[in-house]
Amino acid sequence: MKKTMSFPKGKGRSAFTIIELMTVIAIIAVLIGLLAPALNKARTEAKKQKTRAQIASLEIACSMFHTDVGSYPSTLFELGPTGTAAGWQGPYLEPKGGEFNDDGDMVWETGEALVDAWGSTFSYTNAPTYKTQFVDIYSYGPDKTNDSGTDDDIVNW
Ligand SMILES: [Ca+2]
Ligand SMILES: [Ca+2]
Repeated sequence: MKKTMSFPKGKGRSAFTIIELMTVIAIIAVLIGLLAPALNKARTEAKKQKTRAQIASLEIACSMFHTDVGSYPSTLFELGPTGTAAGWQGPYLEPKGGEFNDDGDMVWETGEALVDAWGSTFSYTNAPTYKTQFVDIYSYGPDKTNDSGTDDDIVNW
């Protein structure tokens, strides 16, 4: 009597456990699928913020250069540790360990190359189209393609 009343165990129970496990895995897969785009978006936004901060630093360095030299640098490299212009008192960007890193890129104080968060060099001109009386600086943005300051490019104007 006691034996027949016990809860059945064995095949049926273990099969149910596998279904539970598969359900949990499926739910996790769905959650990852839902979270991945949000994580990607957050990562891209962080890179945009970093690049905007870099552009702001470059603007400040250009202003400091102008205060000393009386004109804006013709290239961003003139903000580095060596300058020949009269009145030059740089570096206006503090490179670490020399002007260039192993890749030949000018580096920030932190030792990072003078490139945006996606590894592209900045577009710069002291003959500005947009920010007149100053300089035009922009990053190619997440697509790493020069869109002339449109599309996803991150600009200082
Ligand atoms: Ca672009
Ligand atoms: Ca584009």
